[in-house]
Order: sequence, then C-alpha cells, then structure tokens
Amino acid sequence: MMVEKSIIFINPPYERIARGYEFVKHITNNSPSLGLLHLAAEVRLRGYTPSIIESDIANLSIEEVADQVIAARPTYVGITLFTVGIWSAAAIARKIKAALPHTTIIVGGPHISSMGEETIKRFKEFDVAVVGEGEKILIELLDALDNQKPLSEVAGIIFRDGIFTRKTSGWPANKVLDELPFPAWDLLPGFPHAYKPAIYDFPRGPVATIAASRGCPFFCKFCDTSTFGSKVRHYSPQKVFEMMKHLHDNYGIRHIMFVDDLFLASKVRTTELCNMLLASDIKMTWTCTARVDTVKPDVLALMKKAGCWEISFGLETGSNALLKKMDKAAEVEKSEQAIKWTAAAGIRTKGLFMLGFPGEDSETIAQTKAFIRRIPMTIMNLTKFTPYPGSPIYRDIYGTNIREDHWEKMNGMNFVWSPDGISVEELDRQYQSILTAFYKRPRVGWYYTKLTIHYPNHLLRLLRFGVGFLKAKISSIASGRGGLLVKPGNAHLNNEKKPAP
Ligand code: B12
Ligand code: SF4
Repeated sequence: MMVEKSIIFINPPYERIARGYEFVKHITNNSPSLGLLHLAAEVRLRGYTPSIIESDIANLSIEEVADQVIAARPTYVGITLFTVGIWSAAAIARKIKAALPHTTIIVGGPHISSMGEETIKRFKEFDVAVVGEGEKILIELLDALDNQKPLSEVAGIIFRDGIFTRKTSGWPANKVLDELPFPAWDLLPGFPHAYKPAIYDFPRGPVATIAASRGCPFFCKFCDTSTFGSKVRHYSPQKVFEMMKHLHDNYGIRHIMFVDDLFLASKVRTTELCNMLLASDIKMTWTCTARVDTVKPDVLALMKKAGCWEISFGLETGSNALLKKMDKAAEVEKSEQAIKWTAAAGIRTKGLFMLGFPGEDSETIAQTKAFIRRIPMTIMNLTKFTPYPGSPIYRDIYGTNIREDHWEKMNGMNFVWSPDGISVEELDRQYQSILTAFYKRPRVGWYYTKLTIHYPNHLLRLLRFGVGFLKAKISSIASGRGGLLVKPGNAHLNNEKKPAP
C-alpha cells in the first residue's frame, strides 16, 4: 500500500518595520510567496499532498503556525526564508522538531541562496537547505529522502553529515519556464481576496502576482540576485497570457502585478503579450518593474492600451556619482526621460529610491530632493539602504564576516548601517524630510484624494490603519512608554548584538 506523503510549506511572519508597528499590515504589500506556490504545484504533480501557511496574512503567531503543523503531522515541512524572517522561522522549526522529531524541515529562498551554509551551521533546527531555484532540486531531494538515497547525490543542497556541513555542487536552474506547472493558487487559503498589495498600488482588485521571467544580468551592488542568477529566462508571451486568463476566468482577478526584475527586457515579448491582451476579451490592468533604459514611447503607448497601469522604476538616487558607486549602469538623465515618457503615455510612474548607500552625503541627498521635485512621478517608495546577504555590497562592508546581528531588521525600514560622516539619526531625519516633501505637494495630495474616493477599498484600508495606529499609541501611553511605538534604541547601531533566540 502506498503511504501518502504530505508537505506543509510555510511563509513565516516577519517585522515590516519593527515590533509595535503591526498595524502597517493594513496598508503594506500582502502578496503571497510565489515561490511556495510554484513548489506546491511541482510536488503535487509528483504525488505529494502539499498545503501552504501564509503566517502573516492568516494573522498567525509563531506558536499558532507550529501548532497547526504539529496537528497535521506532515512528512515534510518547507520554509521559505528571507533574511528578515530567519529568527521566526527558526522558532517555528524548533517547536515542530520538539514535537515531531522525524519530520524533515527543508529551507530555501533568498536567504539560503546567499547564506545557506552559514544558516545550516547556525540553526540546527533546519535539516536540509535548497540553494537557488527550488522546483527541480526539491523533487530530487524528496525522492532521495523517501528512498534513503545518499543526499550527496542531490545537486544544489546543503545538509549535515555528522558534525560536518556539506554543500553539493551546481544547482540546476529551470531553463524552460513554460515547462513549469502553473503556481498552485488553488491551495492558498483565502485567495484571492486575502492577498492585497500595498494600498494605492492597484486600481481594482482582486490582484495576483506573476513572475514572467527569472534572472537578471546586472550586478547592482545593493541587490541580492543569488536565487535566480544572471542568466535571464522567460515564459513565452503565450504562457504568460494563459496564466493571466486562468487567473481572470477562475478567480476573477482584475489586476496582475508582474514581480520579475526585468519585465520589459525584451521589446518583442512585451509587444507580443500586449497584442494578445488587446485581441482577447479579458480586460485586466497590470503593473510591472523596469529599468529606465528599457522603455521607449512606442512600447509604452502599446502597453497603456493593453492595460498597463503603473511601472516601477529603480531610480535609487538623484546623484550620478552615487549611481556609479552602486554599479547601477544608469544615469539620472535617462531616469528623468523614462519617467517623462511613461507619464506622457498615461501610465503611472512609481520611483523606487534608496537612502544611505555608501557615499551618501548632504550633497547627494540634496540632488535626490531636487530630482524628485522635477520629475512627474505619481508615487514613490524610499527604502533605508540595507546590506542584504547575497548583495555585492554585503561583502564590501562586512568582508567574509558573518553578521547575524541585524537579520530581523533587514526589511528596508531600518538603517542597520550608516556611511562615514552621516549618522543614523541624520539619515532618519532626511528620510522623513524626503517623503514629506513629496507627499505634501498639492498635486500628489489631490491625486491620492481622487484615488481614495474612486476606489473605496483604499479608504477602508486607511481607516483600519488609522485605528491600528491609535490603538498602538494608546497602549504605549497606558504602559508608560509615552506614546513611543518602539523602545528607544530598538533600531540601528551597526555593532549591536542579537541575543540568542
Ligand atoms: C515579489 C517580492 C516580494 C513580495 C512577495 C514576498 C514573498 N514572500 O515572496 C513582497 C512585496 C511582500 C516582498 C517583501 C519583501 N521583500 Co521582496 N521581493 C520580491 C521579488 C521582487 C520577487 C519574488 C518572487 O516572487 N520571485 C519568484 C519566485 C518564484 O521565487 P522565490 O520566491 O524566490 O522562490 C524560489 C526560490 O527562492 C526557492 N525557494 C523559495 N522558498 C523556498 C522554500 C523551500 C522549502 C525550497 C525547497 C525552495 C524555496 O524556490 C522557489 C521556486 O524556484 C524579489 C526579487 C527576486 N528577483 O526574487 C524580492 C526579494 C526576494 N525581496 C527582498 C526583500 C529584502 C524583501 C523585504 C525584506 C523588504 C522589501 N524591501 O521589500 C520584504 C520581506 C518579505 C518577507 N516575507 O519576508 C530581497 C531579499 C533579500 C534577502 N536576502 O532577504 C529580494 C531578493 C530583492 C532583492 N533583489 O534584493 N517581496
Ligand atoms: S536592481 Fe534590478 S537591474 Fe539591478 S541587479 Fe537588481 S534586479 Fe537587476
């Protein structure tokens, strides 16, 4: 008799700003892990019974996630790891291991692709790590575990062998994305309505995400590309269209967010997809990210017609000198042109900026402020520079020293490092000042007021956020913290040590 093997995939909880700011969940991006959806689809094809726990979206604490898994007694547990979620993932794994010592806990994701060996050495509660793209490796790994084959024969993994940690060579990337099954959206509890992207990032829901390509050939110093590497692989436009249609017809999806790094890298593919959308009866809006050197007025005009609602550009800074230090292979003038062309085509522009990269100083900050003032940008995101493991800058800053002390703060909302000559306090002040200057402009304010009135869903989320904020303030005052949401000194300090979990 065949025994049914089950695997529970977990996206662990993480702090979006810091403890005390949980209410931001109401307005921030609540997209599911697409990686887990891909893995679940793949293992299901091979006869396993997968399920998925999206901890944050289901509002589950570490204990509740562990309890759910323990009650289900799965054969395997698969956890996706971003650097920021590592401590909560380890806590969940520890509880599961204590109750179910024979359940194998497998980890993967960006943190593992960049720092797998160190993670397996440091966290004994994880049994095996899968490096890079997981679909093929996970199947081989499960086969080896099921049939007691030596793990040393599975490519792309890290495992413990007695007191040693071993890494097997070469992870096989998926060369032809069209061969992958569609992500298992049907397994997502509450899909699609529970998974809302950030407020104002879409006109009308429900929303789903698609990665139409994998890989990026650039090496921007702040970016962790260790999961997909530099070789770009695409789904065919036909397959992307089929995925969109599937989501539209089966789940009523009205907006797609393309999350791949270089959606517009190929003009031919973009044109083909747009033409398919225009010829079809599905009327969806969509957003994507692009490098400033990949947009041209003719493609933008076609994209607008085919439903493109917003393009996010990694603009980073208004300083050419800083762009050079980032190895961004872009110039401020090109960014300005791309934003102007996109706005002229009637597509919203989102500028992704970063503050505090090595070399940032009062002059580069002034240049960024001036740049923001002169471009027709609809919405902006400003992240606090974070040296993520896997990014080239991580090794420049820390050498080969493994620093685990700031992992839980690596969410782009804390300065965990600051450049010479500029303090974290000054960076925080400038952070507020840049954002306030943009969002206080009457043009921007009026635009968002109109958007809120037009789509009441945004208003509802704003209200929930407001209520959450007030509750957090009241509880802080009641507990004698004078309204402060985090204890002073919670954020920052480059050499602060993380206590043992
Ligand atoms: C969409 C996206 C998001 C979404 C969805 C997040 C999610 N949980 O998937 C949102 C907006 C919520 C988000 C938030 C954040 N993100 Co983000 N995000 C991305 C983005 C653009 C695409 C991710 C994606 O869907 N890829 C496609 C799927 C198929 O790939 P995947 O999820 O990586 O999964 C594959 C492998 O990693 C592996 N795998 C993954 N998990 C597991 C588990 C097991 C058991 C196995 C075997 C294998 C495996 O197999 C999967 C299939 O091949 C990436 C950039 C990129 N190119 O990947 C950044 C990226 C992953 N994000 C990043 C960061 C820093 C964040 C934030 C911390 C803050 C921020 N600035 O946004 C938060 C933290 C979120 C969290 N849950 O911890 C960094 C991660 C760096 C790091 N070392 O941690 C990346 C790499 C960006 C970058 N280039 O620096 N993000
Ligand atoms: S920032 Fe964009 S272009 Fe640069 S390496 Fe990352 S994904 Fe590629």
